[in-house]
Amino acid sequence: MEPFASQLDFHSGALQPAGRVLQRRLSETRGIYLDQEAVARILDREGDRLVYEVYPAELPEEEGHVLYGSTIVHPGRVGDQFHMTKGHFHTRRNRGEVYVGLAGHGALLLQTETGDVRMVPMGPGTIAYVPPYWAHRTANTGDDPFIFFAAWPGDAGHDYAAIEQRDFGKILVASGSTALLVDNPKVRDRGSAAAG
Ligand code: PAN
Ligand code: ZN
Repeated sequence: MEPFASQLDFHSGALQPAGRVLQRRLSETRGIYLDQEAVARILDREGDRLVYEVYPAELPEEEGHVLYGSTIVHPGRVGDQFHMTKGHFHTRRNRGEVYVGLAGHGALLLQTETGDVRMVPMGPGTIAYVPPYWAHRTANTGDDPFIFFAAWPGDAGHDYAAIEQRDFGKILVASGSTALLVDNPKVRDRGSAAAG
């Protein structure tokens, strides 16, 4: 393969050239939010809102390559939760990733297979390291688009099912103008139901 360069617009988050741009709307990510009445209300009143977009570089998904792309999480809330990405483990769990904040403000949530959760606040210039074995999800905690760049190993793969089944043990909720990290009641209830 020949060396090449792409251009990332820090203002819009668009990457050029890019592979197939992914647009995630509320209807297809509705399951990640707790307040399903709020989801229904938004869909009913304003239609299917664009929540986030991913511009991937077009590269072979193979060992040895480094994949990269930009993500734009649009500002907004669903109930008292911030707009966020679905979140995933890498299929090959021992593959890490680097996130670089470019514009806006957000938070990176990370979780191990055993349910340990961490939160890393992100803004322009923040370089967040996603170690191997940590699932990751981002949320826009500000009022402007939250834009970041990510680079990950070509053979990492994306496993969404594990997070769909288990969810993150903590959620980010809006409290006035700040973001609070609190226990996810869905996971807590499931935990106590299993224990009892
Ligand atoms: C990122 C994410 C991107 C969208 O490029 O794929 O931010 O999030 P979801 O994939 O969880 O919908 C990354 O972590 N790549 O590995
Ligand atoms: Zn990833």
